[in-house]
Amino acid sequence: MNRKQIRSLLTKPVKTGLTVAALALLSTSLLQAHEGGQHEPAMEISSEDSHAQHKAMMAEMKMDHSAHEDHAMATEGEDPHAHHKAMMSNMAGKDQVQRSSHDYKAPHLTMLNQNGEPVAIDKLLNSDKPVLVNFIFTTCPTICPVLSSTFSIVNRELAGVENLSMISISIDPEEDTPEALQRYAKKFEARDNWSFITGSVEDSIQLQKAFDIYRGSKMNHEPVTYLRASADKPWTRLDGFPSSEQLVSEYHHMTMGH
Ligand SMILES: [Cu+2]
Repeated sequence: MNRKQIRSLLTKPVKTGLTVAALALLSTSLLQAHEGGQHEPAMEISSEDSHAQHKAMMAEMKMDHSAHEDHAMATEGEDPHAHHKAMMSNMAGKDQVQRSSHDYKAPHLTMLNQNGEPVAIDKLLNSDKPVLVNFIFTTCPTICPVLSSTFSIVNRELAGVENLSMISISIDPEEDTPEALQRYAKKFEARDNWSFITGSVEDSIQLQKAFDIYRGSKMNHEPVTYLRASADKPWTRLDGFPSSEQLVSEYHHMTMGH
């Protein structure tokens, strides 16, 4: 499978019958493999390696994946997507997304976007227009590629709406320089209305705490998406892996009557 085929898979989720999240994970791992596998997991785990836990997770996922593959081949005959459908039911689905409402207050911090420009994060978040927010880091092999692929599809599907602002905030600002974020933005074909934010470690932590997503380490991070129609509304928090369809419909729902 070449890069073009992978990309066309990613853009036609409905035809394949896979969910976006499962497909995104597949596509991202295929893309990474295709790009030379620089994120290959090391099987050897040292306690000094800050990425050890993630690598272990990744290795475990690979093992699960091959187990599914065997199972699919044995029981589902010719359906090459059977194992991904099984994976999908574990990883995605509206019923597993938890929705809640919160009154988060963004702190006043000057951070940086992917172009290296200073950004007043409270101004960006307290927009009078709809915003869609997540917290990611670019070297994450598991959760973040799924969230970012979903955002990428939403970013494309809502390209016609002018007022939406999408914001991905790095929880690993030491690694995620503006340059790293710019490469990441390109990889996910981000349009101009999708900002990637980094800054000092302290500021990133303060921001994560303000949105109740700080878990002490990037290794413990959880998949969360935030959205609201405007600064005078509470935040909607989605815990889990919402599909791009769900996010698009959340967007339309929250902007009704505006
Ligand atoms: Cu992640």
